Amino acid sequence: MRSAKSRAAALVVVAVFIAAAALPASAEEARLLRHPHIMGDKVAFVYAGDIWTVSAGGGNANRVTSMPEGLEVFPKISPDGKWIAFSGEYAGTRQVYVVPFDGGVPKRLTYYPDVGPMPPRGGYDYMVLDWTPDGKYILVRANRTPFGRRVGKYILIDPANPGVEKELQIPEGGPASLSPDGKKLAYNIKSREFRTWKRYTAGRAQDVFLYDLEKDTIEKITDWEGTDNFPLWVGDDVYFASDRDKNWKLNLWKYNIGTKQTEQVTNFTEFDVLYPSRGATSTGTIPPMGRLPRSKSRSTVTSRSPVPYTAGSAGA
Ligand SMILES: [Ca+2]
Repeated sequence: MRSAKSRAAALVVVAVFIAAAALPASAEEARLLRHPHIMGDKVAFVYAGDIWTVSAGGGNANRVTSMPEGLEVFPKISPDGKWIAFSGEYAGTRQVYVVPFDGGVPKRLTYYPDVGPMPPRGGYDYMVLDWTPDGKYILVRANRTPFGRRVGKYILIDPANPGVEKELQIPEGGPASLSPDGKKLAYNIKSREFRTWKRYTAGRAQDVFLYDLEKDTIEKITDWEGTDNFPLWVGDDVYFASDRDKNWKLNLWKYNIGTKQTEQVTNFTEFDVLYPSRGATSTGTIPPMGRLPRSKSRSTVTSRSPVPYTAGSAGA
């Protein structure tokens, strides 16, 4: 089995391929990759406003979306690896779509109007966060609160029934991730991930909370004065990005549900970890200059095993 280091090297090779296709020949590699998601051996990411896919082991990258309208963002691969849910702007409004991983015609899943264009610090409406562990629903943050265009609530979308939504009871939130049994949510109450403020410790510094969707209880699991965001629930651990190390750089940390202990996972010293994502067996991060390393595999995570779809249950 290849080491994490060699996998990262392979993905840099992928970046070189993209550079050849999209950038001047003098460019060494494509950077500025955004919103990576890994599911098993499949990776989806955003480059130049489109969604691309590639094998986690490297190889050619394929552009999945080619519509001229707007930006496609937040690709999330279904647990069975067959579909990519994402946020697109095809109909004069941002909505959630699903497209086959290998390419095809996107299928629209939401119809409630978005909030319209926002400045970069306002982020995006319809932020696709995750699929439920059983692969039946897509977790999305939609900006539908009565008290702010940049504040969102969580909805579950059924890809087999476009327009049908289930709203979670949590009043507002930012990045979030469901527990393996789907009964709890690790989330940020505050959303500040589109702001570029570094070493920030004032009122919009984020913390990670666990919300029990059955008992309506909440537990705070971080107490660092700075940023703790992008929680990712993997097995008995909740990974998150935090700038709590001595360099004040956002790195991946993980909190163990059982021991309540927190430990550092990545040690980047130059650039922040932004938009980390959870896969079936690993946690992918987007990191230094848009390369795509991934942290160590977790073969013990069985509750995230792929759930087979029947034909036509999503997309197509
Ligand atoms: Ca904090």
